[in-house]
Amino acid sequence: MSRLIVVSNRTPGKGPAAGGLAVALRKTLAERDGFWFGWSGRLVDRPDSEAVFEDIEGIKVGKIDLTRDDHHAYYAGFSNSILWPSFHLRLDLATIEGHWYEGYRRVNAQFAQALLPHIAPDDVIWVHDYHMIPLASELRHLGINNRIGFYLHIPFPTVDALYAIPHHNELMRDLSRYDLIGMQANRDVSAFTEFADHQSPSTLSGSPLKSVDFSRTEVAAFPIGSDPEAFARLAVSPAATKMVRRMERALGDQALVLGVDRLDYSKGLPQRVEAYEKLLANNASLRRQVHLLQVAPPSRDTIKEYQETSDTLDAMVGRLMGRFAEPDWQPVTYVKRAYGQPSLAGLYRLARVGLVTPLRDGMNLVAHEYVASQDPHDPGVLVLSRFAGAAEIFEDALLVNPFDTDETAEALRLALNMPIEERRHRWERLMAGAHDHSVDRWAESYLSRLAPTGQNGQPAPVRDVLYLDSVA
Ligand code: ADQ
Repeated sequence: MSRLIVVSNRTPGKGPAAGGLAVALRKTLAERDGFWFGWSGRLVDRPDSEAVFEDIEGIKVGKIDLTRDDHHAYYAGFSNSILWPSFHLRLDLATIEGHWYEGYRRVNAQFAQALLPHIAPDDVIWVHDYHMIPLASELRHLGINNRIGFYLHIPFPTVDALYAIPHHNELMRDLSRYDLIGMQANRDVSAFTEFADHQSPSTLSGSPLKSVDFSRTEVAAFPIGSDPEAFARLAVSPAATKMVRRMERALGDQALVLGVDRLDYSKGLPQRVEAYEKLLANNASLRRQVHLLQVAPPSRDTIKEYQETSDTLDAMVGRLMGRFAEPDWQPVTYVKRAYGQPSLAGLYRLARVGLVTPLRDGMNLVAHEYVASQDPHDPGVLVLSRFAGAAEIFEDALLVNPFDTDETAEALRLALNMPIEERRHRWERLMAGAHDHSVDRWAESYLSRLAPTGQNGQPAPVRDVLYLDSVA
């Protein structure tokens, strides 16, 4: 079997905090041999051109350092102030500073140069996420003809949002240098196909650009998931049970509504608090009967828009408290720190409602983890945004438009009042969906498309592969 090289901005660290993706890819790397490659987390004046390799809990990891300026332009700049907001259709929050593109390209070229000496002829290279779109172009430029795949963890934008991104045509050309592009959901494949089918000139220079040729690139949806068995086990582990007991003592008879997110404007947190406020305003009988716990550790907090979201949320939670709290009752607890998976699993299991309402999300693994952690005899209800990739998998959730806070408030009311039979019935189907889309299956299905192996572990000829029509 050919070796696998996984490339992503960050590499997995030591310790139990590793997420599902790291665990699944670790497993795949252990089976296939190969290594993980990414940024070391270090900023230096003059990075070494050679990557440093080390063994991290049984897998080989290669890392490079970056300069402070390049990292700023590549990470906080082009990746997270232009691509992230645009791909999430938040052009109002994008900071269009075209010069960041040079740093973004430089870092991708640096990755390619450092990776080059470690690539064997039949290695399969799997590149992850929007930070690394140009990597295949850079590798091809250096003469690499290996199979290279790309997986986009975030949604693919609509055509107009794409056109608002500086250098979008180069980025699309970069994508055409991959053999396989994996997306989270069918809606993303449709958005991509729409661009590929209806490309138009993108500059004011007067000379129409040549269309990008996607005829050698396969594009398909490979929805990511969690490890549902592991979460189901974790949810009854001693550490989770300790968290459940602690919370039960604090909650008494109140039903727990739980939100777990990174503090990011794509997660719809202000809208969620507003919906909860409406629930309490419209249903006086629920006061003292329900409690919202929102766990949201800050992320990317050097970026202005993230600080503003944090400030907005602080103000909204304060307003909610001022409006409804009593000396002996608080409607909400807002915790700005991350919890380990066992504690999260305990919280998921205890929560009567899992409130997952991003304005737009590639998948949303919290929805998968919530489902997997439920007690089969007394499961909670998932209230889920229809704009999360997870909505294509979890049709038995209560699907809401997160911008419509009346609708979300009503879904919360229904969830809190849902009879046990309906809760069980819905949960069984949700759990079947979580199993069908486990992270292990995701990695297997992606890699069997990127690098099909025949009998005896030999690479099989690629066949039955659907390519987009050539548009060149
Ligand atoms: P994220 O936007 O980071 O990831 P998400 O899928 O919701 O989002 O969560 C990823 C992981 O972070 C989950 O395993 C979750 O348990 C953990 N996590 C989230 N909030 C936490 C908290 N408060 N404390 C501790 N852990 C927390 C991107 C895309 C998503 C896509 C994933 C994977 O934006 O759409 O699902 O990649 O492809």
